[in-house]
Amino acid sequence: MNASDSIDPELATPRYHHLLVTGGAGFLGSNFVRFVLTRFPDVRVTVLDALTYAGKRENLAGLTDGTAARLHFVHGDIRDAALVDALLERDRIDAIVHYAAESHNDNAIYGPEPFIDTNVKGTFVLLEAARRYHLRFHHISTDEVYGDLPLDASTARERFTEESPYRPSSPYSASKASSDMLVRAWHRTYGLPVTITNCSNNYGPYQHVEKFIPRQITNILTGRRAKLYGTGLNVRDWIHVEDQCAAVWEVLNRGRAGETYLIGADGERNNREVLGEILRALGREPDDYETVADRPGHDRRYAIDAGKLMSELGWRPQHRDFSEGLAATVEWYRTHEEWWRGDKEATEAAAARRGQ
Ligand code: NAD
Ligand code: TDX
Repeated sequence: MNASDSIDPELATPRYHHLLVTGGAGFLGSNFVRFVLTRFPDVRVTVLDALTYAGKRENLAGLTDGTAARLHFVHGDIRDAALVDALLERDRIDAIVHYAAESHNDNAIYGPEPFIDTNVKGTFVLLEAARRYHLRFHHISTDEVYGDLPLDASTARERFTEESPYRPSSPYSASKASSDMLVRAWHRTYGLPVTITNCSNNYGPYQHVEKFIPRQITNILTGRRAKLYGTGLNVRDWIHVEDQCAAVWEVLNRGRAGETYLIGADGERNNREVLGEILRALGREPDDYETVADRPGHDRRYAIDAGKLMSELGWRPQHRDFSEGLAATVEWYRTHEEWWRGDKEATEAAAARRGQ
């Protein structure tokens, strides 16, 4: 599904017209940039992206001429303070939307240093730049900063809220929690107009094949078996990436400075259930998968209460049918093999070295 296929809810009118989107060549960032450029003809976007293994310039290709003219792509690192300053000045940026991060839990477990460098130091560099130029700053974070919830039925109604204590359990989530703390401190101490969104697991087009859903789809499409970590009973709260884009847009333009908003779409499912739907969509038997080594420290369950975002900003998810969204995602990977083929072998080789 692409941006123009869905019916738009009432979206906020733009309050900022020159956005710097960091990590705009990654999964969430590129979806957000498309979302903004295709809907708001008076908004310009500068993307700053280091094009790590997770970023692709072509994630932003294929925009129409008029839309592409409002996109300025810069290949560079968020930790490069001089470059960030130069961009803010040259492109007259009025708000930073900070998506750039090292984002994969398994990578963090086996090599945490880049996560500290980019997620913590990189966020610090951007906050300092925002402070120098008096800019609005929106920070993209994750529900994983709240740790995990138990799996037993008696706690099934428990969900994360904006008041939940920070309890990150992995190197990745600890790095994201650290970045959230910096953002909050820059608001309290320097009065920087910040907001934070902590979102649950996204799915949709342009997600790297290292992540659960694209990995299973592309495993099957390349003749491999699907690979479930541990028992497969861990629960994630899935949201379509386009719903996340709309939520970030609302918070950027209408959210209250200093506030955190949780984003989620009541999409809780365990990994076995999600895999079952992928197998069905690809015409495979329900047991056509193997279990592999579990992720050390594997978070059991994430679940989001998005009540604040809904009641304060009126946001509602538009992709309410997970099976339909997942089937469209399967179809996207089936028809975009040239997009993921180049990453597949190396990703599987790394997983094999971990016994996964
Ligand atoms: P991704 O790995 O697909 O993309 C990250 C992008 O950041 C890439 O384009 C990469 O090149 C870029 N990048 C990395 N280091 C950089 C650096 N030092 N300087 C400049 N650019 C750099 O990640 P994603 O899944 O799109 O996640 C984006 C953000 O959303 C992250 O902050 C992540 O924590 C958060 N998030 C993701 C999810 C999810 O389900 N994917 C859920 C909640 C929050
Ligand atoms: O091959 C796999 N088999 C498997 O069972 C992979 C890659 C994952 N899993 C499991 C682990 C998790 O329980 O699937 C679940 C989802 O795993 P990931 O896609 O790695 O996502 P997760 O660790 O939940 O984190 C994601 O959501 C929050 C994003 O990667 C983060 O960037 C985001 O912050």
